[in-house]
Amino acid sequence: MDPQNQDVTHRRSDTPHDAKDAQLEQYRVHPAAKHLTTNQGVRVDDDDNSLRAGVRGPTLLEDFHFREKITHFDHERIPERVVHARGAGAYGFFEAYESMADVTCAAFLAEPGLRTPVFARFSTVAGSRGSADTVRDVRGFAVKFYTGEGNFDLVGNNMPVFFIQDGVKFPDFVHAVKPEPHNEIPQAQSAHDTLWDFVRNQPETTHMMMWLMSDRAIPRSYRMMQGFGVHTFRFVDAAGRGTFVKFHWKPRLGVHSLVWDETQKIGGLDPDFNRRDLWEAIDNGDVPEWELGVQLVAQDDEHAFDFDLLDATKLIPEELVPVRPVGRLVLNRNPDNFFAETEQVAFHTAHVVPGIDFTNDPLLQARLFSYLDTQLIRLGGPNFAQIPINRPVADVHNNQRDGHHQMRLDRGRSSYSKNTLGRGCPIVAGPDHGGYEHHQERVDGAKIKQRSPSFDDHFGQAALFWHSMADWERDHIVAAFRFELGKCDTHDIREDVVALLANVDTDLARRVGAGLGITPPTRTPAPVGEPSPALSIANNPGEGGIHTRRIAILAADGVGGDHVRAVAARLTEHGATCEVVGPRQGPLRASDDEEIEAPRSLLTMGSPLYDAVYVPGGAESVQALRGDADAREFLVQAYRHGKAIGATGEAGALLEHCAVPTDAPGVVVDADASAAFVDTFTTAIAAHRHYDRT
Ligand code: HDE
Repeated sequence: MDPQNQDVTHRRSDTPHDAKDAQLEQYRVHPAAKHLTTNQGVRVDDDDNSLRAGVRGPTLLEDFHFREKITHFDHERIPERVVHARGAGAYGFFEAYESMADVTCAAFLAEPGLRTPVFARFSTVAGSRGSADTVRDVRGFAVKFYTGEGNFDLVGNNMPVFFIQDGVKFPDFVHAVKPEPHNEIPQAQSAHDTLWDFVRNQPETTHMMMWLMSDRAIPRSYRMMQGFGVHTFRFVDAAGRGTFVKFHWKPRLGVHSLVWDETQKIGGLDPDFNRRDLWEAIDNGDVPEWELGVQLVAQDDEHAFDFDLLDATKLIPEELVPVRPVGRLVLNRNPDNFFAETEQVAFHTAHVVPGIDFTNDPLLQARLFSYLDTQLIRLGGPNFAQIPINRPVADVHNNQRDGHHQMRLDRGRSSYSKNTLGRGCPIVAGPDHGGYEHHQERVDGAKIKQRSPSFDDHFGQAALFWHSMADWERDHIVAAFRFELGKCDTHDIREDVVALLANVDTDLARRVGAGLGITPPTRTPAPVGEPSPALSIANNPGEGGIHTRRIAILAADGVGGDHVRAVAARLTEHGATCEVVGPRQGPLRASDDEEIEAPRSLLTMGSPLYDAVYVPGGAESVQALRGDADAREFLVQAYRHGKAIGATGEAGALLEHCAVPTDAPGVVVDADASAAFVDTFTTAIAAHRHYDRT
């Protein structure tokens, strides 16, 4: 074979977007009516009884089926991720809007309409695999692009900055936020002494702590959160010219969050709230979508900002450098097997393709080491790239051999380069043949363990964040600080953190301190500059309306069937999901003697699991709900959590009975289930939450 005749010249951008799915098909094992066998393919005669000496005798070692089954079971677990252990994933595609050849030679960004298969995994950071979804935490937002030029992993978060500036502090930060080592308490919580002890000693955390205390840390849905690459990366064009780039994911449905009290309750009602939401949305065909955007900074402008582009505790305000949309991400297929796909997927910041390169951000540099290292222990050796979820759709040829769980049957004698016996194969590819060429950057300086003074300002952008928030967002941030610090047992930790906040804003420190009985010291807070409206959730409502919102219809026997049917039909038309919740599951008798199915009961559901509540009329039904403590609690909580509440006919009186003000924002009451009622109710639901309630 002549290597010169191999297909090595094309740009390999033409991978069909379902190529990954086609590749996975060979691995899928479909359930079928077949005989049970051992792993050696021997048919098993009895799977209920082990082989024993006499019916009451000891089990015999020679029962190879029993031993193989138990042994395999004993080895079912692999180490969970040190961080981001709990997650949910889905497949889909990325579609480029236009050619980005002006800044990058990445082939998957080269042509408008080009689709690349992807797998995305969303996660919490601190909790272990079995922890609840709705805890206060950063969310991981990792996307693996199976491009024709190899895999590109964009391993980001739902917040644009990070806790620390240098990767050498990462183990310290993670030890501090994880359960405390002596008693392994608390699980998946930042509200404890060690985290806040770390914070008070590491002021660079301040900006990120503002994000963590904001509603960004309690997303309503993975489908409703932004994603960020965090670091400044580098695009490189075909001529080798570099451009700094920050990556942004913007959800079509907008950015929406839960309220804190609600997250606490969901943790018990449905600890899988976020992963269930993602799964069900995709299952129902309500495919989530994000837009990928980039902030571009010319290399000559590296020092044009009053912060350092290499400092991961800083963001570039969108008002300063706009986000250029480059494509869309659509997640449209759930995995077949959680362990094989979502658990075994191995992301790595160093999985880049030609056209995408790194910068000297010391946090990013540390990650370039960590992710490969962590896969070796988690996935048991160097062949993890051969696991189906991790396999590129691009061809893989190299001289790497052997190792645990080697799946390839590499043929031939020569597994070294350069060789002549193997006719020189595989051959290296120059840039003209799609070879990855590292961007050339001049670097000089003394070897030194020291931060650049340009990383010194720890409070300026924390203040920018605070001053860019809506009033209700600030209220939530203050409440979150009070909660978290209130859970710290050590008094001087609380004092020191309040003092730290005095560097950000006097009012913030005063308000947090007021809830803790602490008077902040006098400090000169960071100067108040221009706010960045893009940072506020209030300015990211999205295009969704009430699409995929979950609405509970509270009903009992005697409910006005016409009300239920009319309202549910209209809300469903707008893309919402309506679910009747009754005192018991099963059919309810409506006032017109028709049956209304209640798939859920007040026993298993609570209002925190819904976005809005509708109570239809029907005197008998309303009377029953009035006497039901769970039903009253349902309404009171929905009101307290700022949700839209609709009531028609006799149900208006039920709201009053529950002390839900019928003239409050987002509470819609009407005598009839009229079109006008549904329109007003729909608008109230679309607003997501009514934080302006007193
Ligand atoms: Fe990670 N991080 N990280 N991280 N990270 C991991 O890799 C690490 C950081 C992020 O869904 C680990 O495969 C270091 C920033 C996500 O599988 C580990 C540092 C950002 C995920 C690791 C950081 C992230 C991880 C654990 C500081 C946002 C989950 C298991 C230098 C931009 C990916 C694994 C998934 C996972 C190390 C900081 C995001 C241990 C050393 C900043 C989304 O390698």
